[in-house]
Amino acid sequence: MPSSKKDLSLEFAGKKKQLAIVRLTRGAKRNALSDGLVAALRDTFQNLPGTVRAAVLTGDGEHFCAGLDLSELKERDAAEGLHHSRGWHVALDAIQFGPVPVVAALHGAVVGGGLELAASSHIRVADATTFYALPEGSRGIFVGGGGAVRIPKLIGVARMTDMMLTGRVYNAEDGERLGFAQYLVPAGSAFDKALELAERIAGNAPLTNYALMHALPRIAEQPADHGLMTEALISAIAQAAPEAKQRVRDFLSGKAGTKVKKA
Ligand code: 1HE
Repeated sequence: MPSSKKDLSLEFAGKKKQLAIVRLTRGAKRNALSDGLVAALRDTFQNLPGTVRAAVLTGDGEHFCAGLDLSELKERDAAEGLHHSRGWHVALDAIQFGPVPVVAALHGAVVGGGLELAASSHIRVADATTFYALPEGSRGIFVGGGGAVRIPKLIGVARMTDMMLTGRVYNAEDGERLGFAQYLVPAGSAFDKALELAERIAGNAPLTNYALMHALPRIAEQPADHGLMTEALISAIAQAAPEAKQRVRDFLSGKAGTKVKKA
């Protein structure tokens, strides 16, 4: 599927252009995810320049994302539906298991495939206008963008089942309490907060960020004794990196300025 470049923009910010800002620019259609836009997400996250250390994912207009572009759903048969869903999996895996942590800045509707997209990021910052829903149930369809795997990890199977069976909508406050978002901020400030967090993340040792993105979710799925072994291996690799040694030396000599402060 060729990517629809006009529906997505990529900009860079921060020192040495370490931050990528990926923006859905299809506000007139509430950033509904057409096949071309899903392909653009895939291509963008698969090809981030090596200078990038963290990314922010945001959407133009009143809403983060209205989910699947329903106008493209009408004519698909079962085989096409299967390949369509697998295409989303590749694109959203490129976000979750890509080169850098992704902070999603949420506002307005985060619904259907928009929630699946948000769930593929590593940190979600929601402003007070955010609401979450899975209208697939009322459209006679099912999640197909990895939501069945990722959303229960955020809010549990029971809540997701309820959302799809009853059309329940969660507001921003409840969403933060339940685990959709890790941060709740005033209306209009999600992007700024996401950028601030991305800057902080970009300052981490790359291997620590890599371990958090690629090892932690897999460790959490492993039986405990396998998980402990994987943890030992990745922690051994991370602590052996010259950057880790330098950071520990800086702390011990009082130079780091990274003492933990009371929240
Ligand atoms: C769309 C879509 C869309 C808006 N596909 N065109 N997702 C849904 O079921 C959610 C459907 N959308 C909505 O419920 C509402 O649009 C919103 C609550 C998100 C926003 O409401 P509002 O009043 O701001 O906008 P609107 O007037 O409804 O929509 C503006 C335009 O965007 C309008 O087109 P226009 O040509 O008449 O201006 C809408 O048709 C269009 N639009 N949402 C196509 N989703 C991998 S499987 C994932 C499965 C799913 O995601 S299912 C859930 C799909």
